[in-house]
Amino acid sequence: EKADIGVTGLATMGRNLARNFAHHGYVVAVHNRTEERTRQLMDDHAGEGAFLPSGSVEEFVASLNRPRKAIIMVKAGAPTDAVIEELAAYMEPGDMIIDGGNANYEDTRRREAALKERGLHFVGTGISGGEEGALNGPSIMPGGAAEAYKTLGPLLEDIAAKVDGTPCCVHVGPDGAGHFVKMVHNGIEYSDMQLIAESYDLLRQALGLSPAELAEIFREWNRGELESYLIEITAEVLGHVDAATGRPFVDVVVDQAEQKGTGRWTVQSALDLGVPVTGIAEAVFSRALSGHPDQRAAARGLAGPDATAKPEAGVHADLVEDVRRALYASKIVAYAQGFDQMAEASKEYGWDIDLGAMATIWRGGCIIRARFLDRIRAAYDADRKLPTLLVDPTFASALSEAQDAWRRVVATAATIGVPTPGFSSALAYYDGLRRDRLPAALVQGLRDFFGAHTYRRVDREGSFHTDWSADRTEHSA
Ligand code: NBP
Repeated sequence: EKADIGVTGLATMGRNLARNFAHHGYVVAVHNRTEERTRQLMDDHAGEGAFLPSGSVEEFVASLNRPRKAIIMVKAGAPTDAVIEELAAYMEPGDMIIDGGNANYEDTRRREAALKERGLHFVGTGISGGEEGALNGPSIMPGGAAEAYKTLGPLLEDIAAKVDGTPCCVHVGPDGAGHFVKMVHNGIEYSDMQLIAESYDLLRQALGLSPAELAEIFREWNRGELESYLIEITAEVLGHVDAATGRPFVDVVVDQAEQKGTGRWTVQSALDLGVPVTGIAEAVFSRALSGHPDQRAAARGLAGPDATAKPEAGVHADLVEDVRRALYASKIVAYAQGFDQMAEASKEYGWDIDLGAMATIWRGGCIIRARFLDRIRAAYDADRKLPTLLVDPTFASALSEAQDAWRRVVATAATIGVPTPGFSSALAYYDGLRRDRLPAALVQGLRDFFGAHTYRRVDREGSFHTDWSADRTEHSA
């Protein structure tokens, strides 16, 4: 008997993914560079389903039914290239190598092109949901050729999370599209967490609420339009008490946020594509700021606002509700920006990504899963060519209802000296897009003054330059 699918790389993610396939009745070939991990999987889980363990890559490939489907779950980067080479050496035309790691989409594009020349399919696949998702149903974002998806797709859809019976897995588009979308997913995850962190910080500083009281507030928020996995676990983390000291857990954790790189990649790509993803960028930079303890220690003595600037007692309930609204509005902006980035990349690379479908497959299995994504799906169902999510009637009215609160929150934060870059930049983006005239006109004037970069006029076609250093006459450029 041969295997329906194989997994090589049996650390946390690969092991759980292999078990997930086995739980769904597939025969799963398993392999790991260090054989001990394969033995461990067999020792602990052989009874859960049909596994075919292999000690070598050659044996692993030989144990797969054709067309072969081998999923790589190793550390992203050079290890992935090494494993691809090893697998490809034993594979035959029509076989598929699926990379389920967190690869950079540029690497995926390169790998797909190279393997295509050898007659092999390469399917760069975003997998979200951590170890729990891998085992019980992740959100899966496969790229690669549509032809490969025809045979591979049904297996992936089987093991994916389901929401209302719909699998959280769809063919995203060719070549690097799957890993691109996974990257943006992670970027949005960064901004979601940043906005949650700002909400916590502002309420704690402004109102003196305890982490336990704040946990209750987040628990309450999770019953409304903010309902999501991240809000839910925020309540858990804030409510947790450190066993060793009896202090709130959040107070014993070093306040320097780390990152593995997908948020940074998202911003780098957005810069190249010219898409303002300020929500994600502020989140990445906020983590970077937290990670500079020397500068923070040196700056601690800098002047801040008068302590009496704190809001008076009595505004508590109002501020809590204001922050909830600011969080929701800022979240809409951050998602709108992320979806813009996917739309732009789709155009740039010819991927033809169905944006509504991306909202659908993020509803379950992944870290940003939320009720909110149904509304994004509905927005794109109503208008596939929506210029920005902000103008969808449902979101437009949500923003309209939230905006007064949002402005009060940003003003309060600035007044009492609590940084809320996520809230502030999202509001600035909202106001920037809304503006009839932007000061970009002045920027253009300055560029023409010092660099003869030319400008366009509101009343005539063409490009113009003013002779700033002489008589200031205007010439057609
Ligand atoms: P790790 O990212 O910790 O990688 C460990 C695995 O890579 C082991 O199986 C190891 O084999 C193998 N490996 C390495 Br390192 N170098 C290798 C090489 N040159 N040749 C062959 N194998 C090599 O595992 P993970 O945390 O399970 O994550 C797997 C992938 O899934 C990563 O790309 C990760 O970014 C992605 N991902 C992770 C999560 C998560 O929540 N952890 C979520 C979503 C995606 P060994 O046993 O012989 O050392």
